[in-house]
Amino acid sequence: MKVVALAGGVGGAKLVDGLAALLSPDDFSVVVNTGDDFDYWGLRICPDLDTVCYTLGGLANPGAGWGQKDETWETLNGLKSMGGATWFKIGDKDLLTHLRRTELLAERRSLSSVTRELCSTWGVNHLVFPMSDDPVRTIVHTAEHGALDFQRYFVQFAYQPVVRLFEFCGAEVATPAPGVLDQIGAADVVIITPSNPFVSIDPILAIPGYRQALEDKVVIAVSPLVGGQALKGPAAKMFHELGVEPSASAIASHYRGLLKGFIFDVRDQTELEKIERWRIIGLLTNIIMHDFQDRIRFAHEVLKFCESILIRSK
Ligand code: FO1
Repeated sequence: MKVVALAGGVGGAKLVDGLAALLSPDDFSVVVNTGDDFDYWGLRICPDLDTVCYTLGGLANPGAGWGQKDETWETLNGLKSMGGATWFKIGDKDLLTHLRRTELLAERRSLSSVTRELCSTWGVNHLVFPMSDDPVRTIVHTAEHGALDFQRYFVQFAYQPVVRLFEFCGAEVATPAPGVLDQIGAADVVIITPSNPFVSIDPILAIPGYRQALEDKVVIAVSPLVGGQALKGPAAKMFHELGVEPSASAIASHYRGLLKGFIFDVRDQTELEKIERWRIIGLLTNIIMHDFQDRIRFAHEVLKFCESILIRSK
């Protein structure tokens, strides 16, 4: 079975890690949100790409999920003592990634080509695509501070401002990264990982070409919410602020029209009937992944579910 995953940062990376352990590089590739990318310390930072790649390369910080394990903070502390910006925490090991990426981009290399090169230095064998080589920037329109760049909203303001609207600047003229649409075309299944629908998956879907490519595909999504709470980050808070009760069915409804299948937590069992009324096949299971064994166990279940949907849709 050939699979493509759409992913944001930490939540998506866990499932991607499990799937990569079960599927060969010929059968599995990942498309990652780059709407969170920004420039800081004069360097290009691509947080979600790095989170997915560090996770696949076994380099990720297991506590935070982002950044590298066994990190040191000499540069950050030094910059702090010189009055530099330190609201976004870049460790010394992580810094090497941003230095090398910025250097290669300055040589007019594309982000997808630079990502391939970085992946090969980290021993990541599966293909990891940025959603686009073109700049797309997520802007969060808030009640208190107006329009905020994503990282200022997320990290500097700790996602406290009340969200009114999301904007994906540049998406309308961006194109999918080279090779991505071929991967989707050849895939049996596309999996929307348990990432934030508003700021991780919607930026990908906002780029012309993706929705059309998914129309004829078996697409399944995994909920990032359990019992109306986000496993990590502000997804539930965002639903509230946009006037929607956060729930598994709210996620399924967000992707309605795209989905053949939806995987959500056993604790949300009461929502199955509603979801199946929309002709989406539901799978109830334990979706929480604490450790690597959980990632493998869950990825197995996801793939079995995909196979059953493929058989039913033949
Ligand atoms: N998230 C934080 O909450 N605080 C940070 O200081 C921070 C630094 C950071 C550095 C590199 C990196 O790749 C990610 C980093 N993140 C940090 C996570 C990141 O900003 C968000 O989790 C994603 O953009 C949302 O998916």
